[in-house]
Amino acid sequence: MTQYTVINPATEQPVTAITQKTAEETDEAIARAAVAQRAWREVAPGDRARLLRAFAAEVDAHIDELAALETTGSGHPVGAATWEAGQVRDVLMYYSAAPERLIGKQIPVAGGLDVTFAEPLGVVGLIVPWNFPMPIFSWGMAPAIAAGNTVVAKPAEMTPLTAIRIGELALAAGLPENVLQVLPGKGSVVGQRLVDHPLVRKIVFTGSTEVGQQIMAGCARQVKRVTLELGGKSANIVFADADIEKAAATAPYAVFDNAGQDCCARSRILVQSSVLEEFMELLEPAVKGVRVGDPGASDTEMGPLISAAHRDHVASYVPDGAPVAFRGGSPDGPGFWYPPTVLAPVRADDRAYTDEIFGPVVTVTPFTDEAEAIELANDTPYGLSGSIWTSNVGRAIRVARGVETGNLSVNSHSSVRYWTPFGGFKQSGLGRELGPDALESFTETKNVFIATQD
Ligand code: TAP
Repeated sequence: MTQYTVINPATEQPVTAITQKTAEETDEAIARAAVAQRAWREVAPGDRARLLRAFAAEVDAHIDELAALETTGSGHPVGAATWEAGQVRDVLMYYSAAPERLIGKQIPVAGGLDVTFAEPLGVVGLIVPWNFPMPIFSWGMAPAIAAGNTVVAKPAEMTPLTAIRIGELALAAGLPENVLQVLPGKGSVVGQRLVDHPLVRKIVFTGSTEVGQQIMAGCARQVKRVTLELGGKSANIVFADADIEKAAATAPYAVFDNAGQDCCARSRILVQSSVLEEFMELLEPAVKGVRVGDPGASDTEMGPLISAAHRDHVASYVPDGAPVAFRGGSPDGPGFWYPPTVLAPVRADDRAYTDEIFGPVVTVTPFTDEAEAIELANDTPYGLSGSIWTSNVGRAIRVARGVETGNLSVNSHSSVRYWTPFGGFKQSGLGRELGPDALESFTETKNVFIATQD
């Protein structure tokens, strides 16, 4: 029996020890999920909807508890963690409307009737990263269950606590046993088994591009369905005609949210040369004003990094002699702290410019015109997110169409809305999550012809 000790990233103190599931236990859970799915798909759509609403209500009644768990187990500021728990409730509510709307088509044919059905896939394996343990868990889990599948979920090894608790809340809400199972454990054991097991019909994976490539190759062996939500290196493009004050004031929150451990982090700020100086003057107080500290305090905006190893990785992008323009503060003493850091100027071949750092480090690069801005934004294997700041509507639309990325915001740094589609271009992923069409990727279309002629 292997145990994993969850560490509080803000104090470096152990929180609790979690027993890791083995490959054999994963097989058993998958077998139970397959049996449960046969009954779950037969539950009347209205009853599936009611159970999902009850699940949402159960989460709602435990928002503070879930937020406190995420603060202790993952170091998320409590304000952010409360919002994240609320998102689980909202995603469940949104998809609770779906079971009654799994509508097929009636297609005109000669000599009969042709109808389509949206059939559930079976068992869905959900593999979740450590950076947003609650929202990302809900994005795959809620639509999968709503569509009549059962789910076996593997949280990240470092951050299993909230997913385990949400699994308990599902049972308390009345969801039948084994419709949702949460299996803490290693990616190489539990995650790999989900990929390899023939009864798992789809993998929803969120994580690094490197592991995503392995997952895709593994799924290919069984032609298993897969959704991949992978890395990013998104641009925050600021044109000279923008509201520069607002662009600079919000830029830190576009990249330092969750201490930069955010796939949508706008970690490359591109600024039109004519306003670069003004932008940097405004950015400095905004960066220094980010409140970094005790995640348990309600006014904290940025907490620690997830682990000592990850902090070393982030720090490697800021070696001695790096072009640090300015930095924010961070606490001394225990905790995996790293200060918000702005690098400028940075060469386009510097690894701080090309790699997904996944920490509070941002680069600033000037551009001269619209064409160069688009070229720089696209000069990356990733394409997940991004922002465009301009007062020219035509430019906003031209640049939005030109940037090869899945989720853009204009004059805003917001990224994910659960009621709109979310996912990446290029090596940032495959498929889309969320939004009104999400159930299409958790069902197969079945076409049935019924002859009406004697
Ligand atoms: P990964 O190291 O890729 O891990 C993600 C998950 O995969 C973890 O649960 C991990 O388990 C598991 N895993 C590892 N190896 C596996 C294998 N061989 N087979 C099956 N599962 C395996 O990513 P991470 O470091 O947790 O997360 C950071 C990355 O996720 C960043 O690149 C970030 O951009 C990306 N991300 C993307 C998005 C979207 S929506 N595009 C959102 C959040 C994060 P262990 O915990 O045991 O390693």
